[in-house]
Amino acid sequence: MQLPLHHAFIECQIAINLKKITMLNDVMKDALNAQVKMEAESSQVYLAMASWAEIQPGLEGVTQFFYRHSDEERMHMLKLIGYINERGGFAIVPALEQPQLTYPSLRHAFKELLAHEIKVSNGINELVDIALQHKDYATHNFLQWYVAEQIEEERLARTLNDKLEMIGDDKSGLYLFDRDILNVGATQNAKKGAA
Ligand code: OFO
Repeated sequence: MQLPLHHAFIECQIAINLKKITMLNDVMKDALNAQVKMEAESSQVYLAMASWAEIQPGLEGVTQFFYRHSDEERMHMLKLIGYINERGGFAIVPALEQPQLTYPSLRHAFKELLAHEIKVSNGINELVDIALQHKDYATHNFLQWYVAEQIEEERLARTLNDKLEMIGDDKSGLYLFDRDILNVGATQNAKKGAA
């Protein structure tokens, strides 16, 4: 009976030690956790935009667009949390500051959206850089999904900003913008799915 117990103890120790092995180095892990925070902030920023749009007259389409965008950012955050934990790290759920709650106009809100997406793209680029510096090819591979996602999201934000510039204060233009915004987003998502 002694021997099996001893074996069981050794196996248990091996299992504990294997669990302790972190496949992510600390620099990479901290950088990924910083990105978790950035994605969570994105979700909050777009949620606040959705709530602001919802109380403006006639912005039902824009409201849905921001709610969906907020959900997508949360999904991006969850994907990172899953990856960090799967690679032996510990994903930290961050504290968040209150985002901007109101906007002087729709144009201001969409300018902010673009600025925010550019900031996120820079964050992803830095992560890719860190992965390469540390020869962490698994994380480099994982991050390619985010690189592609940011290209699409920046493109969408620029397209919407261009349209709003063109429309200016024309009410019927704004009506069509609100009516069509979900289709613009859906076309981009369909392209993503097909890629
Ligand atoms: Fe997370 O994709 Fe935009 O920000």
